[in-house]
Amino acid sequence: RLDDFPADFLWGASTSAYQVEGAWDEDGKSPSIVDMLDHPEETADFKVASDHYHRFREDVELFAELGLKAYRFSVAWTRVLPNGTGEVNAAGLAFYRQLIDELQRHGIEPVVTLYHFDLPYVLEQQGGWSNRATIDAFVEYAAVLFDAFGDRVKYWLTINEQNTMILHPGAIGMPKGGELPSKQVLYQQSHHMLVAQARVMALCHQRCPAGKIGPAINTTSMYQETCHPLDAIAAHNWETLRCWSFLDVAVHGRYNALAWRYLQDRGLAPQMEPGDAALLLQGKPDYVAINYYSTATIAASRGDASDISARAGDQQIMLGEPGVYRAAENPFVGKTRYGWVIDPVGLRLTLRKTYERYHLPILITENGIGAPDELQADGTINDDYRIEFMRRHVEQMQLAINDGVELMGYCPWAAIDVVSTHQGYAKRYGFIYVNRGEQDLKDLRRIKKRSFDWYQRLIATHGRQ
Ligand code: BGP
Repeated sequence: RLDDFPADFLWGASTSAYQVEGAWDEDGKSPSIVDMLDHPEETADFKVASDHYHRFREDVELFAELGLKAYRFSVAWTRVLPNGTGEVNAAGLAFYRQLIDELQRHGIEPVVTLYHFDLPYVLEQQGGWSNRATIDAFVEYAAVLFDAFGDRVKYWLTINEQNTMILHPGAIGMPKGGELPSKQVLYQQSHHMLVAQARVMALCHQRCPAGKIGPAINTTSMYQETCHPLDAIAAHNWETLRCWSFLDVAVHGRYNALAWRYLQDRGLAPQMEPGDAALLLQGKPDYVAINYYSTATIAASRGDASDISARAGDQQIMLGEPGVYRAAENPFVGKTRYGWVIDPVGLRLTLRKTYERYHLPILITENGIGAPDELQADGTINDDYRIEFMRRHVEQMQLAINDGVELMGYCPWAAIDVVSTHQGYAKRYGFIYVNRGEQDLKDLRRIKKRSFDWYQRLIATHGRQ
């Protein structure tokens, strides 16, 4: 018999501010970098999104009906500090206060991400994360939130998927003009984010003694294509560079030796100011959050351009690096229509590896499957494939708990349909359908999908399937 899910397990669901809220320029909010991205005309942008800003009470009612114990959302920095720093926008803070009130009234634990891809555009114009001043700005912004909500919010997350922003910046979107920063610039930005994160974790412990805070990295496992020892090295290289190098700094306060060597050998090592090493050691997480979608299979590099391949159906992500690794196919796993590998067992493996490495409780802050859900003539949305996807992942979570992993909760993506990073509403993730098209907003009505009923039962029976 398998161990039960812990009594206080956080059965939850996730969103992010810019993908769900809309109201992109209302009540004093300034634009963020995602508002300024180059957006394909035929795809929904973030201006109205799911209109959660105006409908959050109705949404929270539905989350309560779903039975959520936790709701993971992000705060839009640009609502709270429209200038990036300085004057606090009372209306922006009021929105999150009301959202938290509403959640807590329904017994739902808020899990707050400080920063989910949406840097204030004013800060970007001053160099964004390349500018060291953004470290201070982030700390200032976090302090505003800790002071405002620190007595009520227990779970905080620092930066969502720093590794995606650094390794695959195009996955967030393309800036107008189509120029992405060079690797050297990106690793310098990454260093600033790491310092900012450490300072914010330390600040959280100072200002919110009951608070818990952690990083949220897109974490996965790499399989080696064959038992050739060089395939094993390649898989290890990429897993380290893609996942552990970011989490190691967050947890241990120093760079991973292999990753640092990689950066140095390529002239990509960031400039550290005197005092940075001490700053990195300053803040420690209380838990590790992981976003898990899929695994990858890796082979030894051929050392030439043939190493590089675009991920099927996902032009914005290039995989492979000469001398480091090349991506290979895995015949033992399925794929979504967007080419994302479906691998529930990979979740168990990733949880084990993460736990063994850090010995910290783990919160799954994203996991899910995107698809073009359609509203049927009879008013239902049949997303049985989503139920199947999640059922298999939940099964593996329970096996991981049985393996000894300290798993705090599961917050799949997404609580409700949100704008996908690239495919608008053609690629949906929610338990709750939002009745809108790409340009045609229709009535934005909320409709429960079949997965809603399934997740509701799962939570009610505490994970018994
Ligand atoms: C994660 C992001 C989310 C979300 C999700 C699904 O990487 O943290 O913000 O967008 O991926 O991605 P997509 O919308 O591209 O399908």
